[in-house]
Amino acid sequence: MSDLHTILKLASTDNQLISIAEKVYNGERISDQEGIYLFEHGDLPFVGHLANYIREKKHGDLTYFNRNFHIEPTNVCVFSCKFCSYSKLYANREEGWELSIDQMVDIVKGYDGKPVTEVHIVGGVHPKMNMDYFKELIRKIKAHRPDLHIKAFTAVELDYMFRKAKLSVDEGLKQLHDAGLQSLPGGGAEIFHPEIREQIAGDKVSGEGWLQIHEAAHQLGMHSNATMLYGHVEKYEHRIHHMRQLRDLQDKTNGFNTFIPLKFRNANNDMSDVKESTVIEDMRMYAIARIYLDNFPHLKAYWPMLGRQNAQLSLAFGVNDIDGTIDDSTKIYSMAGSEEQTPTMTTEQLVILIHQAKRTAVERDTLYNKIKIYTDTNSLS
Ligand code: V47
Ligand code: SF4
Repeated sequence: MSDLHTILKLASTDNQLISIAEKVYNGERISDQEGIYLFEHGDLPFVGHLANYIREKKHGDLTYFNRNFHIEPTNVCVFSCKFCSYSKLYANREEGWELSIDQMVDIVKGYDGKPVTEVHIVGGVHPKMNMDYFKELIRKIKAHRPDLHIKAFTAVELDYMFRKAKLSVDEGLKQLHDAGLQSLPGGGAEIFHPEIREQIAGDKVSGEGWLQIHEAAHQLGMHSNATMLYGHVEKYEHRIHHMRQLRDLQDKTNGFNTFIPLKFRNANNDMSDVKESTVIEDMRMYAIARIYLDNFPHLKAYWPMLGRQNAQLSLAFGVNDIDGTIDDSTKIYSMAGSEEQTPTMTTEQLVILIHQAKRTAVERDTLYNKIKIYTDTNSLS
């Protein structure tokens, strides 16, 4: 574990950095201004040591993954986010795909006898796929496989679904929860600040709307994740503003499991002229998120987007979770230019990747209960 002496050496004579390091070592929270200062002045070794100190204090060298699979009901979407390489506008829907309930249940049946613990269901916002459709889907999946945890629907999909059904957020969530929905994924958050949201995702749920849905889910006893799409036209202050909203909500509800920074990829979308962030900036992003979000238990690197080597590297910069053995062909990232064209990794590959980084691999369920600890690769089964 990094000691304060080393960190103070890295801070050199910068009094602000010294004060931030001392705060972190005393278990104190850093301010927004200090968060922005870290983005502007904290070099990689400094923020990396600090983030690693927090990561090891919280989790030692345990690094989590889960066995899950994704279902993408459709890539047809009524919205037109500028960064999206995946969706087909409703007007051009013949170019997209739309799965029927039976087709999706068949995907679930394809995992019969396999030790997956979670299905992650997200997709575009199709006006014909409404509350009734999704309630039936969830009920059928649960009836077929009651032990499978259903993590489904971004706040964007939910907001649209509830408004169409003329339901309040509380009522809509309650109905889906009763049907078998157990947690919400973190998508759709992008950047909450209206100045940026307006430019990149102006026609979907606002930042406040996203937060309201997650708060209501937490009140119902569901857990959720939070994402942030970074490395495009936002400034450091917008990243801190975003994380501030999340930190405040977490203080109130304690319902977030994990924060997932998502690196903007620029292929095949309306923001292809925007340069992608460097690996150094990606690692600084993880580290500063780990330092700033003191009340989030976990920080996840989503390897299909980041690439497996960078995901492995991130384990030294605050990350303690590298998502799952995504055993399918999730398309949103390969279409946006991720080098991971077929994002599948076997459990063995994931465990080796974690062990190569000198960490201990732990298979978890959605709520981070430990299923199996892999102390060495020989313990694979
Ligand atoms: O909200 C879309 C992002 C998100 C691009 O909760 C892009 O466990 C980068 O949220 N470049 C959806 N990112 C995916 C998501 C997610 C993924 C994995 C795990 C979890 C979880 C949630 O994908 C969208 C958007 O922010 N996205 N296009 C792009 N060009
Ligand atoms: Fe639709 Fe989501 Fe793509 Fe936006 S990011 S256009 S909401 S699929």
